[in-house]
Amino acid sequence: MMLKVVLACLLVSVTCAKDIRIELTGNYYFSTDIKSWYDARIFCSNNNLELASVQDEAEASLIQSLAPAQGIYWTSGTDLNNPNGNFFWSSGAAIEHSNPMWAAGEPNDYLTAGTEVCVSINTNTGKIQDSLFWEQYKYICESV
Ligand SMILES: [Ca+2]
Ligand SMILES: [Ca+2]
Repeated sequence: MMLKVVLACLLVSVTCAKDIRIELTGNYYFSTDIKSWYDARIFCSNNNLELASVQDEAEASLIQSLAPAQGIYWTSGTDLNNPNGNFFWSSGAAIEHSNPMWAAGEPNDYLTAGTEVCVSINTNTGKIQDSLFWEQYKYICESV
């Protein structure tokens, strides 16, 4: 499906204003700039990608190994539109609180202010955390 869309865009590129060309590393695009979670999500979408969903520790390790620079990157994880603390990847998979990918003590905001609604990954550790959505971080887009 994705391939068909890409091929269609190659053939009729004038009709595909959203098909901004960016270079993938494996299935991922690692940004060098920083954006809020919302703006990062829009950027990925405009490139026919999604913010990355990190399905397990193996994928977290893969992301760590592929990242051209280590640091904090936005992922697709969020509890927006869900009860506070019920985090999901855009793939639809739940991120249970028992998930070993959470950094120690994370997620740590859902019981109080509830403003850390988006999930970032620290590629130094491979661990995830809930973060303030307006923070400006690098971000990872994934082809889906
Ligand atoms: Ca993924
Ligand atoms: Ca947090």
